[in-house]
Amino acid sequence: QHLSGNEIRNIFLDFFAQRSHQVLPSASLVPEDPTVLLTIAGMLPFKPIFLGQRTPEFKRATTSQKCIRTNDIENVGRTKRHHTFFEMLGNFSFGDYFKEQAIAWGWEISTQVFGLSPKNLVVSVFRDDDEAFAIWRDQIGVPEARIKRLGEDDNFWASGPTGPCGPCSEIYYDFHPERGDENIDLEDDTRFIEFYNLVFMQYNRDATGNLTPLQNKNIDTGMGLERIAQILQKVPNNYETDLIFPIIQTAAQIAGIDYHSSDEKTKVSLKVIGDHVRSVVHMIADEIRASNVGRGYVLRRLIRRVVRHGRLIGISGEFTTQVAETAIALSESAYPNVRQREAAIKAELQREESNFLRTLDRGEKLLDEVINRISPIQQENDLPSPIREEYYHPSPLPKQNISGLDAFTLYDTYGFPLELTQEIAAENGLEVDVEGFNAEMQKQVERAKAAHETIDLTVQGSLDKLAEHIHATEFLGYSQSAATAKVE
Ligand code: ALA
Repeated sequence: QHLSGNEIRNIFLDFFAQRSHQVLPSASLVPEDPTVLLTIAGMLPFKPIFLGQRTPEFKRATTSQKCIRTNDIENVGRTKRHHTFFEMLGNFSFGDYFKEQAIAWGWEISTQVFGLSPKNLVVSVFRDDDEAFAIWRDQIGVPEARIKRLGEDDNFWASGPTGPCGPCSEIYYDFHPERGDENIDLEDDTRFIEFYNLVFMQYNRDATGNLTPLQNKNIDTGMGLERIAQILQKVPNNYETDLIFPIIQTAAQIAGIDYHSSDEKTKVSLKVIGDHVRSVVHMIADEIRASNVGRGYVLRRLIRRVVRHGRLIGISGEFTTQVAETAIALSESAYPNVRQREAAIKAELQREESNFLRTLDRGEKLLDEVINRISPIQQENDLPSPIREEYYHPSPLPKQNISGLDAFTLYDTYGFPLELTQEIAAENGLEVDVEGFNAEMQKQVERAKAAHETIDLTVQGSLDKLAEHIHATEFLGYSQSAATAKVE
């Protein structure tokens, strides 16, 4: 019997509790830190401690932190391991233990507690971190061939362009040790998955990129719960772990299909739904509401992607509250606030979904027309034609774009987030003229400003005008004119 996701979480926290770590609850997805929109890592709530701005109550802490990152959203469902929502298990030292102890415990919990065979483990260290290299080799006994030195992209971790950072060392699971130590390429995700990152948090980076040592040497770690669950539950990807799969099954059931016998495209849609539903449930539980700015826009965008992927697998009616129910049931033992906020979660989803569904059909039709208008030219040019090649020297294809105005109309009238239009465009080999889109957005902002000034001048007169305007406008979707959406 494999360990469940809930058991893995508890085992991790217990292991570090027994080693004098204070078990703290997950912080909200809405960070205190103003430099990020959402909580992106387990260390975020501790940033002021690392920076020496807050004195910790405990020298050691351990958490399971709910996190959201949207930088990999295109990969969600397409790879085995990318998510928007995920849980990060972490052990932290605030000026207490450092490299040696973090590595020793990292190895102990991986091998002794979770029972991973050392034959299946490979580690990486930062390029010139000879100290970490030596600890792995001499104290832990990892063969040199299985300790890889990597550069800044992989093995120097920072929570953002500025702030606390440091070299790190990562533990990877090797699904195919039989392929040999000579051929270790940690980028190869058919063979490796990185599941535990140990960060030696010892610098602060300022706006000019300079590193200065922090007051203390700290430890920040992150073990991806979904990833370790994939390994321990022996399933082919994170989505098929017990943390997510029941959501996928609920969606498949509503669509009247079976996950395992579905084609790849359908599986991707089911995985996107499985991932995004967890995000939206926890975001609304943490009091985020859908809107056109900031976090609210991230939420709206995620909900709309869920709805659209539902349609792609053949669901025609409303379904998000049903899949949300499964997500709530799955996580309520670890995060009781999802059940407490159940009514709010379902109401928000219901409203957003029905608003979007009202215009989705017409928006999709418009987009289809736009795509069909563009694509025939491309297909003609793409046709392998020996005659053409012999007699003509066709000039390179003009870049085929969906115009900024079309993308803006889809956004403003039909509620298609720009990224959704881009995604559908990409599925058809097209691009969206983003500059043109932004220009249209700017014009809209100016129009709104002008209208606003009128209202300021003569209140009654402009109210009449406003009423006229409302009747005259074919308003189909949500629209907040001065929408300046900034994501990530
Ligand atoms: N803060 C580190 C990470 O997010 C552990 O990978």
